[in-house]
This record gives sequence, structure tokens and C-alpha cells, in this order.
Amino acid sequence: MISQRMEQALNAQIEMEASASFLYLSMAAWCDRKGLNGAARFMYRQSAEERSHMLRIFHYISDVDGAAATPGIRQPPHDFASIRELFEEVYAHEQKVTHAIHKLLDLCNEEDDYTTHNFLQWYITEQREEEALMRTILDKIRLIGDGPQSLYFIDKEVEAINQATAAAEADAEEEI
Ligand code: OFO
Repeated sequence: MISQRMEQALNAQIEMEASASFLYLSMAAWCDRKGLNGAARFMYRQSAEERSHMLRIFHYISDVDGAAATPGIRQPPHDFASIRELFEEVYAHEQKVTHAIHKLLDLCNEEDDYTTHNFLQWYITEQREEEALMRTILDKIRLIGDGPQSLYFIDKEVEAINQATAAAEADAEEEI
């Protein structure tokens, strides 16, 4: 059983993860329109991942006998100034999510809620990995430059990340 305050805070996190999923979906469509197929694939996957983060909290709330609420999502922007600004926005968003998870942990401490504290550890690791990944992509964009001539190379770099992720996922499945 979780407190009402915790239930509310977790439902707010559900909304944040769902918003991220929709924002990234919109970004994927923008990349598609620009012919940036690698970046599009990357953002579609990120969008699906965010949905799974949302569902993980959804199920958790039910598991601890709370009421998970389906969030109302504001329509995300459909246009982005450049691929660099798009990834800067993703990075800023991930930092915001990390901060929100830290706040949830503060609340766990306040309420002596060890169960939710334990549940949230997965998100701490996930956020560290996500932030590192976005920083890597931004570093590459800064190195390559994001002028029209560079887009092809940026997209190739992001596609290399897609391939590496797919290979890692295939390995993980084989181990099961
Ligand atoms: Fe779920 O926000 Fe990061 O990954």
C-alpha cells in the first residue's frame, strides 16, 4: 500500500513518461520527413521505451494497491529547428526526468516508503544511461557540425548506435 501523496507523485511521473513518449514520436516523424532515417529509427525506439517506462509505473501502482491514472497528454511540437536542437531538447528533457525521479526518492525517504524506493532504483540506472547516450550523440553532432553537408554523417552515426543497440538486445535475448 502506498500513501496518497506517493500515488499522486507516481501518477505525475506516468504523465511525464507518456509526454516524453509523444514528444519523441513527434521528433521521429520530423526526422522521417527530413530523410534522417537513422535518427527517425532511434527516436521511434526512444518513444516506445518511454511508453514502457510509463507502463512499468502503471503496473507498480496497481501492484501496491493504488489507482494508476491514464494521463492526458498535451500535443507536442511538430517542428524542430535542427537536428542539433532536437537532440538538445531530448537531453534537456531527460535531465528533467532525472530530477523528477530524484524528487520521488526524496518523497520515499520522507515517507519511509522502502518499497517504492527499491522500485525506483531501475529508473536511476536508466536515466544515467539515457543521459550518457544523449551526451554522446550531442558530442558527435558538435564534432561533425550540423550544417546541411553534415546531416548524412550525423545520421550515419545515429544509425551505428541503432545497430549497436539491436545487437546488444539480440545478445541479451540469447542469454535468456
Ligand atoms: Fe523515461 O525518461 Fe528517460 O529514458
